[in-house]
Amino acid sequence: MNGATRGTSDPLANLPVVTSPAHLAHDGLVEVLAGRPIPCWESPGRITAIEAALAEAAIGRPVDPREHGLEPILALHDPALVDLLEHAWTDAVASGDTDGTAPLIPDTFLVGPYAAGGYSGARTARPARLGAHCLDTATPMVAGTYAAARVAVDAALTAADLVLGGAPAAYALCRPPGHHAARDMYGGYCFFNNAAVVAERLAGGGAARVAILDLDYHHGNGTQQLFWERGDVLYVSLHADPARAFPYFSGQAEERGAGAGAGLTRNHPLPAGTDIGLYAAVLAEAAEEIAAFGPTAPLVISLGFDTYHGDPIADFAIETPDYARIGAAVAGLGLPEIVIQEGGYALDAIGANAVSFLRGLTGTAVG
Ligand code: SP5
Ligand code: ZN
Repeated sequence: MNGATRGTSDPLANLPVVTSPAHLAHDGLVEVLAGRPIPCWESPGRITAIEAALAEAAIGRPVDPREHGLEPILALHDPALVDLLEHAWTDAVASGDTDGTAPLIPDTFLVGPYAAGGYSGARTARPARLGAHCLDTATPMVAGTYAAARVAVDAALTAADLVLGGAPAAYALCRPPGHHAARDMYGGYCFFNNAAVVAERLAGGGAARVAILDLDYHHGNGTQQLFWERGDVLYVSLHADPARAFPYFSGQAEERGAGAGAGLTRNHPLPAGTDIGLYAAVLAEAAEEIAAFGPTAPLVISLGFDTYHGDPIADFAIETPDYARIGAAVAGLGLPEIVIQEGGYALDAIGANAVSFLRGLTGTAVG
């Protein structure tokens, strides 16, 4: 679908961009990476940089997220995870586990072999229980985290509403991101799986086949897990080979789903230094997989800009103009698009990268 067939004279200016300042209060202060406490890469400045670049380029129509309540979250996530995220901070403040300035990061993890030996974690106080539901030491929780995570889901669902209502595309400009969040586990900077909640909503709303295309640099372990045995949801991901990159424990090509979902997980692990030549070729394969599946709903896109060559925690070689080509390739599928922001940590380029992608997506790229 290109700009001319989208039935509007200015698809870029009219593109709904769903944003809210609620994310500003999820400012995690510190993450522990490679044994060192460092400022969080996943920062409010990521979204404000994109907002500024879109405003400067006169792209998008800002839309407030609409509240959708807990039901769409509980359709996928374990109530124990929701309860934990809602109450862990206030419990920790009440019990003195945090002085109210240090973020909550688990220090004791429930790993698989431990769980097999008489696990009694369900009776443990919520702050201690963090380690039963968290996969890493890089996903701090603070006072504003739960509200921000809820609003991120609402932003994604609002973008979905707009596309279902006839918009050719909508962009949920949200954080925290979502694709590492699994049924009962958070981590990888993610708390609720925004894209998965949208896909579930489309499927629950009667769509026979829903496709998710994950373009973040990292494998979306949470999204893969949530739809692993589902025959109605295709998960296709391009990402860094987990042999060298987070989340390490998932994302190999031989992981292809099970049961009714057998063959409906498609992982495309990529080498360090992946440039637009290789990326576009593999994206074309991914597009064929999606077309063969025959989605009957809008395409759900987990969009990360951590594939950028200058990203501080990644190693691909995608350049700013390349995102227009990626956006155009996605648009070539001819499906309406629900675009949901995931990662991307190069603050000096993330805005330009978003502008480039959206120009390609809407068929308004120059050159
Ligand atoms: C949503 C998202 O993009 N989450 C990513 C979480 C990644 N966290 C751990 C990254 C480990 C990075 N190792 C950096 C090596 C830098 N040379
Ligand atoms: Zn990522």
